[in-house]
Amino acid sequence: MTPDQLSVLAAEIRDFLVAKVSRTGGHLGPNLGVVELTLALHRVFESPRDSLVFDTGHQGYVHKIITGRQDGFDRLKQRGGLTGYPSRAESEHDLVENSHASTALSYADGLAKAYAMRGERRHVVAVVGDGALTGGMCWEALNNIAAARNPMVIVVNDNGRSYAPTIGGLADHLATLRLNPGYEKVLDLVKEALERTPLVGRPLYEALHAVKKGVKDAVAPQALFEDLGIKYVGPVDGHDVAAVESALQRAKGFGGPVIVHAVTRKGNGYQPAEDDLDDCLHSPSAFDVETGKALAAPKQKWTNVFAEELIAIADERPDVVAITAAMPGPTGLAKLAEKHPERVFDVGIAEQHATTSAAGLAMGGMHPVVAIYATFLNRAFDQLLMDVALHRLPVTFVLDRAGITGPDGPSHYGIWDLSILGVVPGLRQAAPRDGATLCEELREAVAVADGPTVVRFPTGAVPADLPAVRRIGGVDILAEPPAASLPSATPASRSDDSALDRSDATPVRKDVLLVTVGPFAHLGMDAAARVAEQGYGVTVVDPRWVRPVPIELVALAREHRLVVTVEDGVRAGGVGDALAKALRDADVPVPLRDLGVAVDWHPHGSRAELLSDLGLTAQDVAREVTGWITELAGAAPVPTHG
Ligand SMILES: Cc1ncc(C[n+]2csc(CCOP(=O)(O)OP(=O)(O)O)c2C)c(N)n1
Repeated sequence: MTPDQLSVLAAEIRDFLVAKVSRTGGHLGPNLGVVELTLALHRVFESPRDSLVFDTGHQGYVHKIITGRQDGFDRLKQRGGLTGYPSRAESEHDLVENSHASTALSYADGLAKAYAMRGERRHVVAVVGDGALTGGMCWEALNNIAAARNPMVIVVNDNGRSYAPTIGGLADHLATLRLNPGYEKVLDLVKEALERTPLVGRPLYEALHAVKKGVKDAVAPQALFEDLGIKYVGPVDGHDVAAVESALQRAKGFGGPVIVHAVTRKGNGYQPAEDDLDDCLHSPSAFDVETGKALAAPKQKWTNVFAEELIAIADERPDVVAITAAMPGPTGLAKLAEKHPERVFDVGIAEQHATTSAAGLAMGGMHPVVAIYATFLNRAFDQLLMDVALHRLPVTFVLDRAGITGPDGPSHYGIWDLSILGVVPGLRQAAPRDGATLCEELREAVAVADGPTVVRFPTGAVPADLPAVRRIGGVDILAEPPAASLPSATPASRSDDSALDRSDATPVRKDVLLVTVGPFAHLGMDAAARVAEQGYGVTVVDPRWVRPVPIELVALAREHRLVVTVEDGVRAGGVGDALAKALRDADVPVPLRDLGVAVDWHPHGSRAELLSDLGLTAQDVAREVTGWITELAGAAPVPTHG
């Protein structure tokens, strides 16, 4: 294509992206910023023979469009439709689909080593944002890439932003480079001048190197990439296809690792995105194309309830501080930062550092609240275990987007925290069921002074408050079988009465103890009503604090014939497993069945579709529970109580 044709194509792609994403929602700002860059990459390199690795992968829409997936955008992020991140199943042009940031350079390091060892002449290209570059893995990778010296092109897509403006020394450094385009030119002049002198050879090289360092320090202070031994090309205008192409060509022919520093604008070419101060329409839901404003009326979200309560707590407690890993907006901490800017730390996409820095803050006398998506906490498991828990430090982790999230697919499900955190000694885990209990449990969490606490809640709109009938210890009883629920005509198979509570004047049938985790309380109430219609007595409880297992739960289990747990996390090692173990340890012979997310990779779709696929609807739970209790009721002996 000619340069003119290319700019027409770029404009068409932008219109297409805005039109499609306005209907489905998705990553808009990042993709509008990489249109020319992606075109240039595909013109210079030959995918899939050459390996293109997009860090995080949220900026891969343009790559999808020009690798034959344009038609899929009508069903972007919908069940059975196009995924929102690269997908190996979707295309041979997609290599990395993890969508957790800062990994591309490590993949690229490995790929380059493999191709070198196998004698394959294939180029490796990693595209990494300035935001992703704040993640420690990138620096571990650069250290190794510099040492291995394999050919590789690292394109730094520098738009100065993560969601919010990128923070830290690295961001400042990139800004310096951006503002000093003279560096390479000055360097070339010096080099030429020296080469024209008669003394050629080692001494000249040494001199050149010394001069180069001097010039570099003067023109682009802290040009750290070259200090690492990696060639730096740039900065280039990332919206000029020809300029990017020429830089990529130079890098491609270099024969070692090269960084191409492309300066782009997030949201480029769509005014509402360019003007959006929060995050350049990083990942909007469906919106009006004219204005860029969301179509759906705003609902009260879990994140907002948390954010508001945290502000109230921070107003009362000067020791409470908060940490985000580059997500002040999405985690709600931006609101606290408006009021108490000195008490919110955006540490970059650095969950591990966030966690150990929180440990330090706690050691120093503060109570840090680390607000993070459940899926990204996986990154910081060792830091939580060793740096925080081993030291019994009071750090509160607030896990947003816990459980099945939906459209972002498997990498974004927050379904592991309940399991992996279960092995952390001294950790207390809360799962609020509604706005009121979120506020209450957050307050309880920050009141804990001798160890870490976790408060986890899902994505989306917060459901109506579901008040408890009563509270036993810390456990909320949400529903109990009324005496009237005892069927007048008891089925023959249920003629035994050993599960009747004889302490009351009116007998109450305690068949099923339904233990719900977090907002599954609502589902549990619905399911319990359906099971009760079959004549069984169901008690619904919300443990509130799911770890350590409350002793009251064990006592309650003893009074029932069957215990069923329902949780929005993987079944292996989850709350169901923990309660089963507690019952075994206490010699409570009541059978327990656990419902939760199967240990598998679950595709993208809406949360409701996914929960339905997983058998986690009220109807499914009621059917399962009825089947189990019916089976049990027919089988003798029934457990003894006491
Ligand atoms: C480990 C991890 N933490 C947080 C995120 C959430 N996240 C997705 S994109 C993004 C910002 C990325 O910024 P940058 O790499 O500069 O790309 P840009 O969106 O600016 O193009 C963040 C924080 C993530 N994907 N992975």
